[in-house]
Amino acid sequence: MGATTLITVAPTGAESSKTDVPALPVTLDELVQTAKECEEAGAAVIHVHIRDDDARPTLDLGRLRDTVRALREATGLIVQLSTGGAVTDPYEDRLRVLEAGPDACSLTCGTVNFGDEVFMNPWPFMVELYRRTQELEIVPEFELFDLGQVAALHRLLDKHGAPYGGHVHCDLVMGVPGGMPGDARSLVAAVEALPEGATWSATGVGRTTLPVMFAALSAGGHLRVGMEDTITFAKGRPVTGNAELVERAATLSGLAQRPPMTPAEARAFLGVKATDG
Ligand code: KMH
Ligand code: ZN
Repeated sequence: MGATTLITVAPTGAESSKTDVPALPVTLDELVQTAKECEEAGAAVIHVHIRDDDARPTLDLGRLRDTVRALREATGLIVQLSTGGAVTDPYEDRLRVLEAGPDACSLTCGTVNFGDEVFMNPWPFMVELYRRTQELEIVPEFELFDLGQVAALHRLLDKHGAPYGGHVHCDLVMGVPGGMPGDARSLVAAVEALPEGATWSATGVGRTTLPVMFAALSAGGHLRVGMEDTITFAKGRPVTGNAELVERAATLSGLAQRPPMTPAEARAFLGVKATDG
């Protein structure tokens, strides 16, 4: 295959409310609809947070299982469940997410200030989560919010070996107030510190979306986009749906001569298990 770009969509997140952002997909039907549109637009991975009947973030296991099943039935996307959840979610619930049987999951490599809150990922929790991904044959994506978390990733791999699938793929989450800034020089510093052979995506939160996307493409990286990370398409213009963010990423990837990777290519690239269906 020629050079291609892995596009991950993170359609919902845990931070925006449906009242403030009516286009946010919060029901299973809305999520599946968005997933289909984003696959059509060029996404290969979906990073999933779900909501309850009141549109509040939840890690309910039954709902997570239904979500994994529905996404697999309706799309070929790689289903990556969030183990970060919301900042208020207990560790046990975050560990239990893996029992929903996703292809992949997020694994954040350290605690970080997160706006006015704290996103807690102490070392023992990271280790427990990592070991469970190895046992359950789920591919982790290492979420890196700052440079110290890159060092923690090295420590995790040194002490506990390679991830399931054998390939290390990271996502630089930039521009979170409390984490690394969303700019080109921070991106280059983080990329240079990654483990040998690791691949990476980047996402810029809020107004850092575009600078991070351009920097990632110019540095040979992959992209994550979606309403988890930005709800504004351009100054003063709210995002109307996740698909337009994926379309923009796909267009820019094409211009960079690295068109979107298909889900099948992404499965091989990330070392994700083949599904039955
Ligand atoms: N919602 C944030 C507290 C993840 O999905 O793993 C954490 C987050 C990272 O979104
Ligand atoms: Zn997330």
